Amino acid sequence: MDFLKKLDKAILKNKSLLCIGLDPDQEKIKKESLFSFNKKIIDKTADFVCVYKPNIAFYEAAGIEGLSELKKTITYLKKNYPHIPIILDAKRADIPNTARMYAKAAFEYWKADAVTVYPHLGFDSIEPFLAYKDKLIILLIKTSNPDSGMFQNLMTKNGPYYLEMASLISKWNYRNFGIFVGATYPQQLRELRGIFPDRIFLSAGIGAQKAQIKDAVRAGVDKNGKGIIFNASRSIIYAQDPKSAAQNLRDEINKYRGKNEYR
Ligand code: OMP
Repeated sequence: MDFLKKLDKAILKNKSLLCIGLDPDQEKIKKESLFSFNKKIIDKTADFVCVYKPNIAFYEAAGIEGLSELKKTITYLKKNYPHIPIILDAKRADIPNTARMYAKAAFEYWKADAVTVYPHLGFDSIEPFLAYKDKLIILLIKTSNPDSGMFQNLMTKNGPYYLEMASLISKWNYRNFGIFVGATYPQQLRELRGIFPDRIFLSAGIGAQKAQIKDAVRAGVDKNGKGIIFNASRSIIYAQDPKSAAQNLRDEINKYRGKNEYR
């Protein structure tokens, strides 16, 4: 099914804008397999999320075995929770011929519903992803990390680089791209929502990176109190009680969504 339709249904069903990042760190989970750890998290939290987002780095770090754990995780989600879309957080960026292979891997091998990519190489590097019309291509415009401004905020003659990039991207005539903005930068989130009033946003930084939920939600939602997915990984997957942590975070986000028909 089309990502946007699937996401809308999942948001409605679970009354949730919460995405849980399946980022299991082998050192933290000791001898347990990545899949077995993920399965427990998924089974405890599936009623409170609208998306799951495995970050491929946590699987690649464990080599071929790690990748096989990612495959098992995706297969498990597709079989048991087919209504919940999966974002593969792969943060790709390369020349068109190589981007084609990254897109093929994300959608045809991993069978993700959406993927994260950096738009810095320009339109031709994103086009091979956009060709998968029922998938969402999430373009990282402003990242959540403390040094995110080091290059992204460099001034061009029209303003900071991330903003200039956003305004050029806003002219792309494709319905299947979304925008990433870090929740740690609510002002930029609001600014970019102004440029992309109707796009799906992905945001990360609440939880372990200490973004203020209230500020981020108010800045990021669209006019219907949705249109954005808030990811949390460590604060949920390593919580003593992941189920309550997910439910509480979902409810906390909902408190600030404003006018919407979904609560
Ligand atoms: P926690 O900080 O543990 O909640 O994890 C955040 C997740 O979101 C990780 O998988 C990050 O790689 C990802 N993320 C960011 O934290 N900052 C960004 O700017 C972009 C992402 C992302 O693309 O999801």
